[in-house]
Amino acid sequence: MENSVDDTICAIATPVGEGGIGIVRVSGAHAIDVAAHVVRPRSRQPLQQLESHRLYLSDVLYAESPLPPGEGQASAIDEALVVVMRKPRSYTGEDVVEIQTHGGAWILQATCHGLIRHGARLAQPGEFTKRAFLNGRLDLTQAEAVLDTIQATTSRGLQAAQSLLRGSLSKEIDAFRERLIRVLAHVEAGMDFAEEDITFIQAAEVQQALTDTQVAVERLIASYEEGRIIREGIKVAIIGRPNVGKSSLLNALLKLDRAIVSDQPGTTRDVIDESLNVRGIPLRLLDTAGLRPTQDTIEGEGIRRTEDAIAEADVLLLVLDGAGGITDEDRAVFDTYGSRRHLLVMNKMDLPESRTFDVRSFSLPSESPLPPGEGQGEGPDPLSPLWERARVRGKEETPAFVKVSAKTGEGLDHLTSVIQSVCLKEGLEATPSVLVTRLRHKASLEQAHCSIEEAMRSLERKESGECVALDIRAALDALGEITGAVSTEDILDRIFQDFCIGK
Ligand SMILES: Nc1nc2c(ncn2[C@@H]2O[C@H](COP(=O)(O)OP(=O)(O)OP(=O)(O)O)[C@@H](O)[C@H]2O)c(=O)[nH]1
Ligand SMILES: [Mg+2]
Repeated sequence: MENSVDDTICAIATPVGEGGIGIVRVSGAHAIDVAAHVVRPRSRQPLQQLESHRLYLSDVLYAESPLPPGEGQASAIDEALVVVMRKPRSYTGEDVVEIQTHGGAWILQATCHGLIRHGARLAQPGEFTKRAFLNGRLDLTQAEAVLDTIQATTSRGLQAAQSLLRGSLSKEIDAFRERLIRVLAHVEAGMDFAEEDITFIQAAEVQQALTDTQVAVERLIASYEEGRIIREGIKVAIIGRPNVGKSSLLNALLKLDRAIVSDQPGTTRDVIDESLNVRGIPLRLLDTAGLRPTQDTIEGEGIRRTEDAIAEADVLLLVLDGAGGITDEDRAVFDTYGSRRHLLVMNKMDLPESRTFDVRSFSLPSESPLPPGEGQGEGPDPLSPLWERARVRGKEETPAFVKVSAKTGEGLDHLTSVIQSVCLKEGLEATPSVLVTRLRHKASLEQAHCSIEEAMRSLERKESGECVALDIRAALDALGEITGAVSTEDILDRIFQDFCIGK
């Protein structure tokens, strides 16, 4: 049978496993009647007569209880606190019952089972939140913010999620749409009354309104790079030839003995993925297999996995052995990956040999010595983006080369702040309050940008008002997809499939 929005749905809302309490949620037109078969308030009042938004001590009944039956056929399997939340004052906007039992897997499953037996069906992932959207309790950006709130692992991530949940992005998008709707009205009025191209005065006004919107849309698109990092974290792949101390560096950053370290080259095979919270931003550290030519099939597979990790990283830490000097293997790594955003990390600076280490001997593909000075380095200097960035920001030079010791911990704080400064171009303090944190939002903004651009071009070419109107409508639709003012089943499915069952 097809799932319907009219069904009464239920699910365990708390994580699987043992817990002090566990919560089962029921939502829908028959939520209270269905739950009445499964919970019995100690006050003996029927569930239908309970006051909304108040907790009642109740028994949870289960027909197949292993315990001896009490009154009637079903016996109590646990005691619970039950709250009825009548529509529209509930999360979903429908009648909701929440049953708080002890957090044991069997109790929670039996409670759900009982509800299903009496007419509820198991909710799909995100279905409670989808109903909240369909009932106008949340718009789409806020629904996504619920997921971000659950998944936030740092204060900055939570801050961005909460700002989204409070509707900061929706407000901006709605303002853009209002402005475009006014423009559309102008354009359409021109079409209706003049029967020909819109007049010059109108065109200038329309052009100005479109330009203003375009600038604001561009500002939001530009915030995505930072927004994504705040939500998802910075993915850092630690790479280099074997034995330079990649795994040691991972362990030192985590302050945890996570990866195997040994003086045998080729120790790490699997990619090790761990997160670290640095000043409110998650750093996802990927320790990888040492890169070198190999005939060993297992090591070869490790290197293939390393390549996957490198492909998805935001920044590469290209680790060098300060005591061992630069070898052909280091150069090969640099030749292959030097064009990606990266930092050179000289490790083992605690060893006396590292004093003679000269990074300038690292011959770069462009043959330019390091560090490149102002106005220097004509050819394609692979490190230039970093230096460029430092200059643009007018800060002290951001070093593309960092000295550390995984053994003593020296230089590690500096390393993490350099990683952040190369990935967050505005710096943390300057982060704007409204951020685009999701690719979906950015893609729709870009689509709107394209349509507005088209509209402006049509206007310049003095094309018919109809052409301009068509593009403005396309921009309105693209913006509407962000908040859900315009939505299709397909968009909703894609958004809610990422949720867990019970949310
Ligand atoms: N003195 C000193 N030794 C270090 C430092 N970092 C790593 N080592 C040593 O270098 C050797 C290799 O360290 P690993 O961390 O296993 O190196 P790796 O790059 O992960 O090696 P593979 O996994 O084989 O690619 C070990 O003997 C470490 O103890 C450091 O900062 N100082
Ligand atoms: Mg290793």
